[in-house]
Amino acid sequence: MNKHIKRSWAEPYKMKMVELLKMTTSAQRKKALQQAGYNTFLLRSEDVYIDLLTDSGTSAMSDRQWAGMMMGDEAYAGSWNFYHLEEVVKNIYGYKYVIPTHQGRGAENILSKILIKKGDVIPGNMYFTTTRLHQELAGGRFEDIIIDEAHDPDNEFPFKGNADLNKLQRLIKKKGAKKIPYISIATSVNMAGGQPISMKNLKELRVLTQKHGIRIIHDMTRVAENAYFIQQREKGYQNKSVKEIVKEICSYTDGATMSAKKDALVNIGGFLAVNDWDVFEEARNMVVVYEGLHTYGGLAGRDMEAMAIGIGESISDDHIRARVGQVIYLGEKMLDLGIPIVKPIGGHGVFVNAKGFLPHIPQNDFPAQTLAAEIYLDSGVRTMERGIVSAGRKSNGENYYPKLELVRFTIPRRVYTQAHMDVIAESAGRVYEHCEKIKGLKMVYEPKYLRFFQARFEKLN
Ligand code: P70
Repeated sequence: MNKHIKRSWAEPYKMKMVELLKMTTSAQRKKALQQAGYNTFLLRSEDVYIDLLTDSGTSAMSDRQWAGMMMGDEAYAGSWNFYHLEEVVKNIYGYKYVIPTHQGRGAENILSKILIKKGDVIPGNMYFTTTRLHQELAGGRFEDIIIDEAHDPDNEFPFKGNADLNKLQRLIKKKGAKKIPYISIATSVNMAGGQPISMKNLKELRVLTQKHGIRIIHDMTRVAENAYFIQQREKGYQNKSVKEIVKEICSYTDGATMSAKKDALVNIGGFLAVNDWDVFEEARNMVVVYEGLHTYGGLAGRDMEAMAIGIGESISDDHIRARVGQVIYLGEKMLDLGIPIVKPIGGHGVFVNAKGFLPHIPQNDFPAQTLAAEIYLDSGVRTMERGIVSAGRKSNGENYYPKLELVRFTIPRRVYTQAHMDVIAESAGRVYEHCEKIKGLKMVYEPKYLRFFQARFEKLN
């Protein structure tokens, strides 16, 4: 009989320190939300009960990482923690040269400035806000080449992060390979709902780009989560470790930008990694202008040490199974309650389809922004808008109208329990019960760059 009892995953760690949370009343939340202009980025974190704004810099470090923090070599130049980080990046990811940066966008800035010329086009498997902005600021234009399935929240294709080779081929034909300095490939596509790219697609991309002499730059922010999905879903990878799969993914690319605040389990840090000596040389020179000397890149020695240790922990099969397992647990709870979410469930969070949740609110009245505000009001759970506000405006001033209008319930790594997941799903379920009574928002303040961070809204009557 025992053979019918399933074997659940559980966390491969236990707690030895906890952070106490403040519980709030509905009246307190209403006031906090108004003060924040209905923008969850503008809430004070002490007014938040469960913080699902982001998985970025919010993970819990291990005792080993904290021990590493105590061994920070805070020399201005040549800290041994830098050499440790360099060795880990070379060994685990396989890239030849490494430049630390304060976080992901620091690496994006340097890379975009070096590789992009005015008038260039950068194809990518869906935009990411900071990545696209740095491409534009460097004089380039982003072009989406992700497969159409990625824009459909209900399509259950297992690799919705794949690039569409036909779209890429057409673009190369139209613009010429000389106008394409690199293609920007993210593993675990954030804006598509944490959807993976397959190894097969990456290999095909490698063949095509090599033919045209175009580089592939890898946004490897969530590479370990992508590797886990390859292990679970792609033929031929079931018996490979996440570590092996991560290395293989990197081998098909020429360089990478990394926000180590996600997969790599640190509160701050990132890097640029490249295989090309000439690009490295320029980047090593440029980093001193924007970040700091090339052996610290805006980080303390202790931060680089925590990152070096975190990278090692991030590619453990036991870790990643529990990490993604928790996200899937939450997603399945929401599906049981009938809540429209992006399928398949992603690696770093559950993405609720606000167009399906609030079908009576037009996109111009910000359904995802509205839903994020309502969830906070109900339970103190903070989520993030990933729809028309995040998409921003084109250079001619027109709004982008993204097909996906989502609210991201992002799960920090090693932070919350399964009971927290229950509370979150129940809150979404409660708001769903009275969804038809919810009204949209109007934007009353709009910053020029990355407006979602600081925009303010008022309730429509
Ligand atoms: C998030 C964070 C950061 C990120 C990313 C990918 C795939 C690069 C970066 C930049 C933080 C964030 C950033 C902009 C808007 C909202 C939130 N994503 N590539 O929460 O890295 O933040 O270290 O500069 O996901 O998804 P960094």
